[in-house]
Amino acid sequence: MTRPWADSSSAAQGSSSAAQGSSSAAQGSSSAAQGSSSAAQGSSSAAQGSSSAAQGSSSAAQGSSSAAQGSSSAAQGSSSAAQGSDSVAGSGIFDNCDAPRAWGLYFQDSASPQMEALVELHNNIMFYLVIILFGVGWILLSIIRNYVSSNNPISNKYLNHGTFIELVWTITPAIILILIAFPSFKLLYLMDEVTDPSMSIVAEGHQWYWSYQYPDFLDSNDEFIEFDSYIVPESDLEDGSLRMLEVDNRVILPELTHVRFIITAADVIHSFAVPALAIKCDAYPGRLNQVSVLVNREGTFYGQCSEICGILHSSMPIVVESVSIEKFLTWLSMQ
Ligand SMILES: [Cu+2]
Repeated sequence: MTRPWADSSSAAQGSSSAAQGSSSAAQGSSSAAQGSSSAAQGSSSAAQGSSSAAQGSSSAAQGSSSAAQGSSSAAQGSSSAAQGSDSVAGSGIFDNCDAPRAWGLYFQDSASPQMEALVELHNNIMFYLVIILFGVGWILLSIIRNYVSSNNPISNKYLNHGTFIELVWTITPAIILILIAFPSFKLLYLMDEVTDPSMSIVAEGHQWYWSYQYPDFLDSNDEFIEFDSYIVPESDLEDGSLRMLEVDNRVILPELTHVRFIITAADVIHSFAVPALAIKCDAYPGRLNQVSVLVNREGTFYGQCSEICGILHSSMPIVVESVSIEKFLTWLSMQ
C-alpha cells in the first residue's frame, strides 16, 4: 500500500513527513537488501543520522514535541534522500504516534470523542474511589487501634445496634453507586450507537494477522480495496520503529470523518483494539460487530489483538493512520 505523503516533504508537515520519508527510504533500502543489516547501515549516512536521532529521542519521550523538534534538523537533512523514493509503509517515532510506552500508567492521548469521554468518566469515578479509599482506610485503622485486645479485652460487651449509622453506611454507598452508574450507562449506550457513518472499513482477524477491506471504494481493477496487515518482524525493524507494534500495511483513515469499523474473524475469536481511539471490539467468526469512530486529529495509533487467539496472539498488532481528507483521497486514487 503506497502512501503518497510518505515521500513528500511539504512545509506544512514539517518534521513529521520528512522523518517519515527518511525512515521509509531506509526501509525501502533494507527491503531491497532483504533485511541485510550491513547493507542498510551502509546505505546512506543521512538515513543513519536521522535514525540515530530517532533512537535518541524515542526512549526519551514518545510524542514529546520538544524531542521531535530537536531531532527535526537531522530528519530534514535526510529528507533529500527520501525524495522520490517509492516507499513501502514505513514508520518512525516521528509519526506523531500514539502507542504504549514502558511503565506508562495513564491513558494514551485521546484521539476521539469517545476516548475523551472515557477518560473523563475514569477521572470522575476516581474522585469517589479516593474518598472511599481514605474513608474505609481510616475506619479500618481506627478499629485496629481502638479495639485491639490489650486495650479492650471484651470490646463488644456494650456494643448494640446503631440504627442511624447502619442507615448511613447502607444508603451512602448506594447513592455513590448510582452516581457512578448513570454516567457509565449513558456513555456505554452513546458509544454503542453507530450514527450515519460516511464510510466503512471491514477488519477481519486471522491467525495471526489482520486483513482490511474498504467496501465503499474500488481500486484500479474495479475491486474493493483490500489488503493484509502483517507485523514487521524484529529483524526488519528500522531504528525508531516500535517493536511488536509495527505493521507492513496500515489502516488509512480520513480525520474528522465518521467511520464505521465492521469487525469479524476468519478462524478463532480475536479482538480489535486501539486504545487512543477507544476501540475494543471482539472479532467473532461468522458474526459482524461494528464500532463507530471519529478520529479528531491526524496521527498514527497503535493497538493489538486483545483476545488470546493462539501462539502468535502477540504478533498481530493494529496500526491506524489518520490523515487529512485530501491525503486520504490521494491515497485512494493510488490503489
Ligand atoms: Cu488475535
